[in-house]
Amino acid sequence: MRVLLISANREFIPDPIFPLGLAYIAAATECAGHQVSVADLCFEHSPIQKLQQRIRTFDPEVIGLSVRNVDNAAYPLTVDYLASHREVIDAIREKTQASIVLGGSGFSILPEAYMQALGADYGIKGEGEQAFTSLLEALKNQHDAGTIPGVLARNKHPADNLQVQTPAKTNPAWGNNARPARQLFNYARYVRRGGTGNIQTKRGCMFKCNYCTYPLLEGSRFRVRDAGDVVDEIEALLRDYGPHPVFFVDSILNFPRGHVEGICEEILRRKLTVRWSCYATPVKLDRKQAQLMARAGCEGIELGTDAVDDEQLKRLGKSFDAATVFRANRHCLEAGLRVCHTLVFGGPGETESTIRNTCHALHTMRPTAVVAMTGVRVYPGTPLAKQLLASGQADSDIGLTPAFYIEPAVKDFLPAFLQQQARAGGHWVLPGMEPPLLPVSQRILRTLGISGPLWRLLHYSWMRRISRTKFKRPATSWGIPNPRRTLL
Ligand code: B12
Ligand code: SF4
Repeated sequence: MRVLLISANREFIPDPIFPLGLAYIAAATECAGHQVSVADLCFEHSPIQKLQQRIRTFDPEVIGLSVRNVDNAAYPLTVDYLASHREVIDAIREKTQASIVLGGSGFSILPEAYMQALGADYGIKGEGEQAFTSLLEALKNQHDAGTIPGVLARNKHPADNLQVQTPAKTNPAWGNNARPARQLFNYARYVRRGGTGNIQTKRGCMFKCNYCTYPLLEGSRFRVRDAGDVVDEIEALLRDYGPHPVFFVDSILNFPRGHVEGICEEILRRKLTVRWSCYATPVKLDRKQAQLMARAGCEGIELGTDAVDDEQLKRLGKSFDAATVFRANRHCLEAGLRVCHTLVFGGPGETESTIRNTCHALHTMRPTAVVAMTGVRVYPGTPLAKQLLASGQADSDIGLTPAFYIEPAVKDFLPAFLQQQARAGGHWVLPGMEPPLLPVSQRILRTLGISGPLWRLLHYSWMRRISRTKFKRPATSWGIPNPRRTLL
């Protein structure tokens, strides 16, 4: 079949991101014997015209649309991407009768609501390779597609009852030798403009942090690739596209123990020069691990710390305490790694005192950067959403309008206090309060050849000057804030 795969993501903040998930789908679709064309709208000046032109020349039978983000997950400057996805669907419908299939992490968070809102023919919740190729097979042979795991099919259900009939499945055999079809896209442009390439070394997360969607998206078991296979992919990337830094997109790279160690040892064994960064957990992050990561080219890690107060960590469902955060932070800094803590303020039970404890700890630890979210983005199906539903603090349609929880007791105190802390710290970013970096500054830095995660430069005063506008008034230059709601 002729299959057109579209990446509609045009978000440039914090960076334009290569559509890795869609590249995996493209590889699986080609491998299943279909003719694949891709339309990546990220850098297009007239994306809708370009898309319609491609539809005219390629005449697809099936169109897959990747919905990576549904919103920017930031409060109060929330940017909702629904309208831009709707524009893409309308443009497709204007030109072709081809079946439209939605997929991607954003879509998988809200599959029924998105199917409903966009009027697509099919949707795939979760991992896409197997489900999409099975769906294409069913469409080709005119079989019932509704029973394929993870598939939502409009033709089998009344429009008001779109549901996954057979639960989505993760592929236990996913891993070695699967390669995203980067060659079909302009990967090099993403590296130039985005500053990093992206690689996935495993899927899943076994932790149960109460707001987090990753276990829902990727499964709650780790499925890991062999270190040799990962490093083969890195070597091929550097050979094909020249030296560039890599970001490992795994939920957390340094868990389970042994995984990151294997990759680092393989990089060192092959004497490969590569700069890389990743998400990590403070759990079991000791001196040995930090030093090995640094020796193997790690230039920075983003620690999913969330809070540095024992009570609040417990309430967020984290699997570590404040002392573990301090230890991990120290080991990383001593090993020469740059450290960025990501924080989630305002979750259930948060008090002025827990906020002060966390902020005090952050100032004491002196990390390279701090990214602090105001309020918790509430996603359907997470333990937090269930808890809020059970207590009557949310209704059952936590859905299309981005919803955030801010503990009522700190609602008035939190925003101003965080701004004050950010001013005092200097190296803090408050994504919901103002753009993490002005788009123009980001573009200049990348054009000057500065690659890798930009947060690691926040300890330079020149970087702080260009990355912050005045704290007095939230800037909206990177998007007009859309409606969102708070759950109290
Ligand atoms: C790594 C990551 C980042 C890194 C990316 C670094 C890099 N160089 O790649 C950074 C930190 C920069 C980042 C930034 C952002 N991110 Co992010 N990110 C992730 C993360 C952890 C992994 C994404 C990834 O690459 N996965 C690996 C690929 C292979 O998986 P995948 O894309 O899901 O694709 C699979 C399926 O979805 C499906 N699929 C994908 N496309 C299609 C298409 C079709 C047709 C089909 C059938 C199936 C299908 O099949 C694929 C293979 O199985 C996800 C969470 C997660 N666990 O998924 C969040 C996630 C995607 N991010 C999210 C958000 C919100 C953002 C930001 C907007 C945050 C912000 N305000 O800055 C920005 C947006 C950046 C941008 N320009 O788009 C949200 C999106 C949900 C939402 N609220 O919209 C997620 C889901 C996290 C969450 N909160 O739950 N992110
Ligand atoms: S926050 Fe991190 S450690 Fe916790 S469940 Fe999500 S991905 Fe796993």
